[in-house]
Amino acid sequence: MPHPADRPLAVALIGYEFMGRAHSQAWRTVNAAFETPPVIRRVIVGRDQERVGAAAQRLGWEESATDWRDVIARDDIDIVDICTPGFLHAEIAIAALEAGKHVLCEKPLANDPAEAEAMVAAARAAAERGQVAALGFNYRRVPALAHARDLVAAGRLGTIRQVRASYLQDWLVDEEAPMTWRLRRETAGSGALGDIASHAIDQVQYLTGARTLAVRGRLATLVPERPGEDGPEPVTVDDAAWATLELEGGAFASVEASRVATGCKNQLRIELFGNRGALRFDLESPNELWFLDATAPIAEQGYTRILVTEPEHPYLAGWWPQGHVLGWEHTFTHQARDLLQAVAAGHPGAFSPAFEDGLALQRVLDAVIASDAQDGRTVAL
Ligand code: SOE
Repeated sequence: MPHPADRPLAVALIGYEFMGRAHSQAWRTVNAAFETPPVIRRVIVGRDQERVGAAAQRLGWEESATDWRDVIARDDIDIVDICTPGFLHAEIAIAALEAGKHVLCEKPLANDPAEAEAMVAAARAAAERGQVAALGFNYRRVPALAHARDLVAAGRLGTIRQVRASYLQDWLVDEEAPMTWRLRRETAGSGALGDIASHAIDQVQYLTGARTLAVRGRLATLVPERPGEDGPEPVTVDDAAWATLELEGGAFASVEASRVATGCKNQLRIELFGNRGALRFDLESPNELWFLDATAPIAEQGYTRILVTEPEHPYLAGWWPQGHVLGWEHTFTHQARDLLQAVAAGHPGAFSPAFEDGLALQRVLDAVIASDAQDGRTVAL
């Protein structure tokens, strides 16, 4: 059932660290930029009362709470936004959907396919009741990447034959960098693979519109031990991951991810090669998309820089007059907009990626792990 456009939607946010802050910013700005039902930042949830109380003040939430179960049982909450480490996603998302809430869950959907399958079953049942279950792959909402997808869909690249995607960071170069939940298998599931190769693989599939049919992969833990609270602790996830993907329709993609790539800050690069054109993007220059039209005379061909700052580009009309750049945080506002619009339309299928897409991606990640365990053999999906 459509949600009346003027009735506010109250949000409960679970988690207040990095992603919690990014999502808070999105809920704070979405009504100023876009036509959506009004949002109430009702409650932010975390385990430590003092710290979550301070986060509520700083990030602009009406209340704070320490028990997510109490919060999702409340009648005055419409949307549950999950920004916890991956191992908590399944339990919270399933409970929130069963309690009748719309859910936004950060990527990757879960830490393994079994959890992801249970989440998809809950999302399917909830969709019958008109609830949206949204997955937060925020880079789909970088305007330049959304524009790239439109160019591909309009046939400007022709048949895509090859894709290169890499996501390289350097925040773990220093072997004295301390342990975090992101470096333990039981909390994060995997390392660079689930954290950032997941974005690169999602982009490959999103931009080409093709599913992955088979995978070869390798994983490496390059710093096997890091300082923990009680002395050195083994790192139980990968620091870097490589994969080749065979895509539906015959294209091949190479994917590379690392958190120990010295000098690379948050470098998500994507190149698409088709028989009629090519595209290139780098998140370190997020407002630029490079396009080559291979139907032009050869002597005139070359990459053109499209500055994705115009009201004609995806999401830009909501912001500033033409020519003004956007950044990383805006992608989360765009995500909030699309979720609110799907809720307002009463159309759970209007938001993409859905939990089903998260499950499909989880299977690709799992295939990379399986291939690595078999010395890089091809694993079919
Ligand atoms: C940390 O590596 C991280 O924050 C990821 O978890 C995000 O998904 C990515 O956007 C930036 O890097």
